[in-house]
Amino acid sequence: MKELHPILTEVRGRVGVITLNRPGQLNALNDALMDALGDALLAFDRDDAIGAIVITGSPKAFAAGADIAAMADWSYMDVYQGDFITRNWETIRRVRKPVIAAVAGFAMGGGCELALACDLIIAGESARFALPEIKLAMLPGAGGTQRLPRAIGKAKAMDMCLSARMLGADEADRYGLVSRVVPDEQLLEQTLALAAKIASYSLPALMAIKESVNRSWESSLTEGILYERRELHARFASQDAHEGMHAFLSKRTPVFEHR
Ligand code: CO8
Repeated sequence: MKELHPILTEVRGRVGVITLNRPGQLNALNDALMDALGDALLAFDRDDAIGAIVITGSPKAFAAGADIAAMADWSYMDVYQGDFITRNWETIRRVRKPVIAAVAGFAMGGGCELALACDLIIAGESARFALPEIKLAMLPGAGGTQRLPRAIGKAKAMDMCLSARMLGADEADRYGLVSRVVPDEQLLEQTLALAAKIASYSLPALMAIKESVNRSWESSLTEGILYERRELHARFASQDAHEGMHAFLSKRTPVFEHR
């Protein structure tokens, strides 16, 4: 059977949309998909016409995890020499524009970790999140053991990692794993509206906010506050910030130079 292209890309206004496209495998993440995803993310990140990026899947699955069929017979040397995980997953961290995951259906294992690597998660009511690697005698190895506790706290994260417990959309919302839950049929529309709104703001300011919030995961409060202050001071070197403040005072819509 002919392999489908593992991702689809399109541009909607100032939003770059990436759709995972391995429906027969519930968008299981293999190297071809992750390479294509990395290339698409970096291409949108470089494109001045794009202000925000959306990653989505199908109504049944955002992604059901790493491709178990591909991995089942790999040896330690295969993954070590092939730079499994690092090669593909570090790319996501290089993206400086806001990235939103629009999740319907299963987000499991690496699929849940991919959503966690995005800046925001919008969930359809059917979204299901789990890190079931323990059932395979594996572990969530694409950031799951690190990002999940930071996102929802150790107690809930341990439960999910050790017992493979699956969270529904409402529970994920309550625990702070997702930003919003919307009806499935409005998932893409509402995510695109949010992405378009974000993309209408000044891009350097968005990038500074993303970097500052991410810094809060990785540094002490004092270091994070200092970093944030530097970013704030840098805003005063930006024409967009002056435009934003003067537009407010003149009661008009700002026209940002860098969008
Ligand atoms: N890998 C490969 N194929 C898969 C995967 C997967 N992760 N998930 C589903 N499929 C395939 C099934 O084999 C099946 O194929 P076929 O029709 O040829 O038999 C097809 O997709 C449909 O799946 P199901 O028939 O199982 O559909 P159900 O609706 O009955 O069940 C589930 C859906 C519950 C999602 C079920 O498919 C399931 O449990 N999938 C596996 C989930 C899982 O264990 N994920 C973790 C994988 S390990 C991992 O992610 C490691 C992360 C660290 C590295 C990340 C790097 C990318």
